[in-house]
Amino acid sequence: MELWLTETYGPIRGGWKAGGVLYSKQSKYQLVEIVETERWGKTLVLDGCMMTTEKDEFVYHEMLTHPAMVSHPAPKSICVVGGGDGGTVREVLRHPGVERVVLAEIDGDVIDVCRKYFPDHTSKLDDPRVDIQVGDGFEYLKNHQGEFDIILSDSTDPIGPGEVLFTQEYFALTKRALRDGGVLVTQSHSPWDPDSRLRNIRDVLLHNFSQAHWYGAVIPTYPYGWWSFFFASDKVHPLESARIERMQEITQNSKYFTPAVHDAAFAVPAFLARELGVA
Ligand code: SPD
Repeated sequence: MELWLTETYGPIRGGWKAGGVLYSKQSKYQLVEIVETERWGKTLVLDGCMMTTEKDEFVYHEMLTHPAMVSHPAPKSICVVGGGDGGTVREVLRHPGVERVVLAEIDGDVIDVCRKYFPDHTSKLDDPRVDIQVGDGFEYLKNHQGEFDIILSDSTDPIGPGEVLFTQEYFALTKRALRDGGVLVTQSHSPWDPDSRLRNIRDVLLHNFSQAHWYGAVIPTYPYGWWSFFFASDKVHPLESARIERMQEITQNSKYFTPAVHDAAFAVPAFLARELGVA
């Protein structure tokens, strides 16, 4: 009998041929599963939603991380909110000037299970610059003001438990936790989502930051295959501030990110520009 991993996301459903469920446990927060798939290798599934896979994870993690890291003038202190699989921390530490990375992940079980099943994702979690804080990222930021050059919000989607990480209150906290001229990047959702919150996310970001730039990337294992992010800052502009030498340096070891990909990612298709109110 064939086994399929499926994810239902509003009015669509994706399916991936699977080899078996390697791990399944209800943590304090969510159902944590590791499923072996034929095309994408091992996948981390939280409450039925695919979070990361062995084979396409590089797109999401590189694109969440590098646009901000190559645009900020000197990123030294970084906070990753969520991201317990470790992929974002791994990408942050490709930048040699980084002195400190806080990983604020609410679910310690996610970190433990990923250490076992995703050794490449988690390869930098024991780096001495990494400070793992198992707890609510929202609460963590409340108690840490003016500490970070960049905050990367590597959350679940803006439905259910992850919803709080897309609110006005959360974005105000990120602003306070950043140093002057800092950058916040948050994952958002697919522009094809019929219940799009992209306009709302942009508006809320603009209550806190003078700029909020949408950008996109193609991620085959996320719903609709086309995913998106926002880059928010008062002083750093992703196209005007990006350093070509730093982009070229990262490109030596990247699988997706290049200087041309960086520029192209910020191009907003016409229908979306109208939806976001930037046309
Ligand atoms: N629809 C899935 C979006 C998941 C975004 N976060 C993934 C965490 C990977 N580090």
